[in-house]
Amino acid sequence: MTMRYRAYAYTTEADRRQRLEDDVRRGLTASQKTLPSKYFYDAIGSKLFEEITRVPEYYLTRTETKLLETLAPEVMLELAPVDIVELGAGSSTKTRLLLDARDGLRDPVRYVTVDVDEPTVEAGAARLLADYPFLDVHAVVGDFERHLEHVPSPVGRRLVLFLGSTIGNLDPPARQQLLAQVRSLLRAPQDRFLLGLDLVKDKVLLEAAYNDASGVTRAFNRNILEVVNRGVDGDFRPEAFRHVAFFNEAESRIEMHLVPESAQDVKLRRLGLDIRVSPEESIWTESCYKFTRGRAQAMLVGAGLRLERWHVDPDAYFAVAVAAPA
Ligand code: AVJ
Repeated sequence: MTMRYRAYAYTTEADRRQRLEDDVRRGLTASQKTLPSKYFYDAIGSKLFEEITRVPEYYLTRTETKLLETLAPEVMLELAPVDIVELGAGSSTKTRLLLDARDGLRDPVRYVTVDVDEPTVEAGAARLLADYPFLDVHAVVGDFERHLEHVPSPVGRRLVLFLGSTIGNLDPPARQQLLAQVRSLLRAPQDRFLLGLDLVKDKVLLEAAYNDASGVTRAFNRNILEVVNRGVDGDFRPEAFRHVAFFNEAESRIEMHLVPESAQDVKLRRLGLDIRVSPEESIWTESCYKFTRGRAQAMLVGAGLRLERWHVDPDAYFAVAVAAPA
């Protein structure tokens, strides 16, 4: 690739393997079994997630994309960022909507992408560089919860992007910690943060989005057991697990679980561990928190940020918040 692409890796294969082993051991020996949702995204899981974004029940991606299309001219021309930092960007498809709106402006822009999956980052970067000659790409290959300190100092007015309701995967302490780090990435009063949030709505609509009729979300959920099998030499039978997803109203989150049809012994050979799973006891694989404007505002304030604008689609399904340093 060209000189306009630089990648810095902050995790090694060995480090990632060790973390997976530790996470699986901790998660599957706890009284409520859990697996961290970041492990959904191997090559197959990433493909399945892309398929989810196209099922009719899953309104999130579609709605956010429309919002961003509408917002892009305002965001890009008013804020005129020359330093864009994106967390968990993957292939950077939504970033393009923003860059397209920079039409006319041809000042150099540096795009810093933070994502764990190097092949995805590299492929996304190659497409961006081909289409946007004014762009430089700096890839921080790492975990946005651990490696934000490696984001380089801004080269000018900065815009930080955290889209797709990815923040919804973090429980309240983890998201406060992340937002505090985002706050420290904003150095100048005119720097801004763009945050995509899924909103609290009718439970029927929420639950349908995570229980699509075509069964893609079920396949996505079960795939985490394939990732575990590969990672720790386990013998889970994913097809023997039911996909369960429901809205926990008190906690304002969708919970996804895997529930075995019958009791089973599972060997996790690399961990030297045998576990027993049973229908009375689920494996909790994901939380997807849903927000209200008030909640979002409070969480931003808690991190030293101020909610400047709140953009919502006509159905009030999804929000894109613009936040500034408080
Ligand atoms: C990647 C966190 C946005 O919460 O909707 C989709 C992941 N899980 N279907 C979400 C997901 C099941 C998704 N996020």
